[in-house]
Amino acid sequence: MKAVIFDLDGVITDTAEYHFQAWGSLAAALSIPFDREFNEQLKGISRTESLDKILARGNLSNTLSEEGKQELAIQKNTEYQRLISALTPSDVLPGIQALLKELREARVGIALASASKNAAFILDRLELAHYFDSVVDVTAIRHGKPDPEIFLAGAANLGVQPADCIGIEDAQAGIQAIKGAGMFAVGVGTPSQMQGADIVVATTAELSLSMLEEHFYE
Ligand code: B16
Ligand code: MG
Repeated sequence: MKAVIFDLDGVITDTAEYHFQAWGSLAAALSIPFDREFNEQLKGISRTESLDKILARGNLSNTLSEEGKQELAIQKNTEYQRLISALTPSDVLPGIQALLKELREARVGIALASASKNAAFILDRLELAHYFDSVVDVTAIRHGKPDPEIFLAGAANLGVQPADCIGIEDAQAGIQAIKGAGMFAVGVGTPSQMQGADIVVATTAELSLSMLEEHFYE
């Protein structure tokens, strides 16, 4: 095991709540029904794909121009950025900081494979940026999760083979992306939400270097 490639939202911090609130405000303004169950479908997918799903739910897909859609995506992101500007290191999920420290000490490569264009800002707010050898530039990725491209880019940036990497994800689209990349997949959540994962943990508190190694080599 030469590298661990992390998802951000749902693995390092719980920004899903802020995505939920920001999309919820937009949906309310457009009179589109929006709830937590529907929000689950937006985890791991891009801002534009999320907006398309929300508009389709309100039967508004064909009533808006590309400019109109872009304007809505900007509105959502402005509200999201307002919410995440309050993030602090106390918002790092349990066990993650300790795991990053262990990985660094063991000289295991660390990369971030997040679909979020706000990822670098969030790592800074959480004071975790210094642990990462690479943050994949999502603007250079042509195919989002479940396509493996973002995880393959993470491995390439670190100069390691995909088979020597572990990917950690909290979304079904992310698990598919990790497995498609030929990596060992760790899911955070319930087994039914993490189909195809090699191992599933209920919370990030269960993660450590020794447990990852144990499962990777078993
Ligand atoms: P942004 P991840 C993803 O983060 C979120 O899960 C998803 O809900 C969001 O739409 C996407 O980032 C894009 O985020 O609007 O900030 O560019 O799970 O891949 O870390
Ligand atoms: Mg995620």
